[in-house]
Amino acid sequence: MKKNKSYKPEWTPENAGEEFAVKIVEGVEYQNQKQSVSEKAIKRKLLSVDEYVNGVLKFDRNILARTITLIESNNHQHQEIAQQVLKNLLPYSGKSLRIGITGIPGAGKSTLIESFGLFLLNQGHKVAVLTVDPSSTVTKGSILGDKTRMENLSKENNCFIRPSPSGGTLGGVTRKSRETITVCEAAGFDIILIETVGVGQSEVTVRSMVDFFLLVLIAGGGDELQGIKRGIMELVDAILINKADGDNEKKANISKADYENALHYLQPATKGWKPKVLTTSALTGKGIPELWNTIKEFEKLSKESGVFEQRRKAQLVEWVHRIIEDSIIDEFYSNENVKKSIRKIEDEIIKGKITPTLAAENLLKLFKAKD
Ligand SMILES: Nc1nc2c(ncn2[C@@H]2O[C@H](COP(=O)(O)OP(=O)(O)OP(=O)(O)O)[C@@H](O)[C@H]2O)c(=O)[nH]1
Ligand SMILES: [Mg+2]
Repeated sequence: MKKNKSYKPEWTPENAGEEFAVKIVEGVEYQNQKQSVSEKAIKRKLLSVDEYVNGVLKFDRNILARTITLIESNNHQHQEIAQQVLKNLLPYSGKSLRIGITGIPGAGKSTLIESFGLFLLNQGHKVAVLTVDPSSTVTKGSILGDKTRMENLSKENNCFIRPSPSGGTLGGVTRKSRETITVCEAAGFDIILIETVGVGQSEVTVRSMVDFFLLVLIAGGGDELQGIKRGIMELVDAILINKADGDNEKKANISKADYENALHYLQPATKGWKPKVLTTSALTGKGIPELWNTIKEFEKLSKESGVFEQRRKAQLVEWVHRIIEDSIIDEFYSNENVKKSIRKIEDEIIKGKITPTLAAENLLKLFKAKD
C-alpha cells in the first residue's frame, strides 16, 4: 500500500511520526510507541482542570482529544486531574443515544460505521465513534484497519473517532471507554457509536454501556461458523445481515428469516422491544435509513415505557460495582504477601497437596494480614 497523502487524526500525540497516519503500510507495530509518546505529550503540557473542562464544553477538538488522553493515562497524577475534569463535565453528559455495534471479524462493522456515521451527520447529528477492543494489545493493527475504513468519516468536523485505549485489562479499557463517553457527550456529540470485536467478554461489557445493541452478521455463515453464541443473541436489540449486495442479496434475505425465527424463541434484551432483523449493504448504503428508523423507534418506545431511563440508572450502579471489583482485584494481586506466596500455593494445588478452596483461603488470609 502506498502512503499517498497521509494525514494524522487529532488524537495523535504532538511529536508522533507516520505510524499515526490514516493511510499506512500494514503491519507497523506502534502500540508501545503510542503509549510512551502520549505519556510524554501529557507531561509536556498539563492544562488546568478549567482549561480541560472549558475546552471540551466549547467543542475544542484538540482539548477534547487531550482530555481523553489524560483519562487513558495510568499515571496517578493524571488520574486525579482527570477525575476532577470528569466531575465538572458530568452535568453536561448523558444526552446522547449510545449505540453498541458488535459482530464477527470482517462482517463490516467499520464500513457500516463509516456509512451510517455519514448518514447521521447528514441528518445534522454529531457523531463520536469509539472502539472497545481489549485484545488490541495482542492483535495490534486492527485499529489501523478501522482508521482506513472510516476515512471519509474521520475527516468530518462533526465526527470524532477514538480507537480503543491500548493496554490493560478489560476492566481498565471499560472504565476508560465509559469516561470517554461522558467527555464526548459533554462536548455535544449526540450519537455515540461503539464498535467491539465479537469475542469473549467484550460484548457483555459494551452492552452494559449502551442503550441500543446491534449485532452485525453476514449471510449464510451459519451460527457455528460465525462464532455467534446464543448468549450474544440474547443481548441484542437488532441483528443486521450486512453485505446484502450483488449475489449475496438473496442469501441475506434467507438468513434474515432464519434469524427472525431464532430470535422468536429468545428472551428479548430490552423489555417491551422485539429484536429486529435487517439487511444492509454498508458499501452501497442500502438499508441504512431503515436501520436508523428502527433505532429511533426503539428510542421512542423505550423512553415512553421508562425502560431507557431504568437501564441508564442500572448501568450507572453497575459501573460503580465494576470499579470496586477491579480495584480490589488489582489490590489483591499487587499485595506483597500475596505476590510472594502465590506461585508456591499454585504449585501445591497442582500437586494435589491442597484444595483450591483452602488455597484461596490461605491467599486471602495473607492479603488481609497486617505486615
Ligand atoms: N460487498 C460488501 N463488502 C463489504 C460490506 N461491508 C464491508 N465490506 C467489506 O468487508 C471487509 C471487512 O470490513 P470491515 O468494515 O473492516 O469489517 P469489520 O467487521 O469492521 O472487521 P474487524 O474490525 O476486523 O472485525 C472489507 O473489505 C469491506 O470492504 C458490504 O456491505 N458489502
Ligand atoms: Mg472493524
